[in-house]
Amino acid sequence: MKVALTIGGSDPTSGAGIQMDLKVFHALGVYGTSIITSVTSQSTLEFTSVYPLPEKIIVSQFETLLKDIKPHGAKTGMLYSKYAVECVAEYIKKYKIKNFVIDPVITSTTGKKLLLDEAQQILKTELIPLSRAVTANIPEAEILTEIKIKNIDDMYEATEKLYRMGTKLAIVKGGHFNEKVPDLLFDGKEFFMVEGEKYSGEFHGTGCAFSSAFLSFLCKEYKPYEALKASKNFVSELLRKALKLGKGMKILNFT
Ligand code: PXL
Repeated sequence: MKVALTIGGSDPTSGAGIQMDLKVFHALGVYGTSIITSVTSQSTLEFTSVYPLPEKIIVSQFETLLKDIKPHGAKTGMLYSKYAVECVAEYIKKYKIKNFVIDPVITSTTGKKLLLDEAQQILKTELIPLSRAVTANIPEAEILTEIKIKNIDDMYEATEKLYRMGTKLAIVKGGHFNEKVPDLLFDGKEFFMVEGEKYSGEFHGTGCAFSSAFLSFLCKEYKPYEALKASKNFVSELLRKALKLGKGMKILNFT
């Protein structure tokens, strides 16, 4: 069985963060392990606090887990601190994890900071060059590439610039962008685009679900474009069945 590791924050709603990632791995037949970087307090209505775990606790999780179970791939979500980013870089290198996917989580849907400013630069310079893929949404791609994305040409330019930052597969997801929600992939040679259906409403955890699905398909040795299409279809299905469990944002649903 393939094993995928998620490194990120806890979300009590289970709609995003490591809880969501583990559900996606399970649904796609991959065994999920997890390392927690921070504990958040949130509901579908509000995001009230972030507690970053101390560095030694993050290191201890890596040390203990990876000595025993080496994953076929890993992904990051909410890292929050600079030391969490540095720690991930160290262990990805130490264990030579090739299928390493970065979901560059910077702010929550509700606007809460999920990556400190001081951690952003090191994510760009130290972590992105170690990655097989970066899966950025439009606001994240704008921050990372410093390109304002107003049209499809800007999206191409930003995807290529993201690739030049050192990843092997740059993905910019157009969910925040236009009606056809185009997702764009650049592998250094070719661009691939997949379009999808736009679902109305405010959703929680779409980025987490997409990046976990993409990692699962890479672990299962799908070609990048096939993994992109499969991930897009998988997330569309979760969106189609989304539930209004609380009073706020809808939560993606697997059943
Ligand atoms: O969707 C990004 C994300 C990742 N991880 C955690 C989150 C969120 C968004 O709210 O809370 C823990």
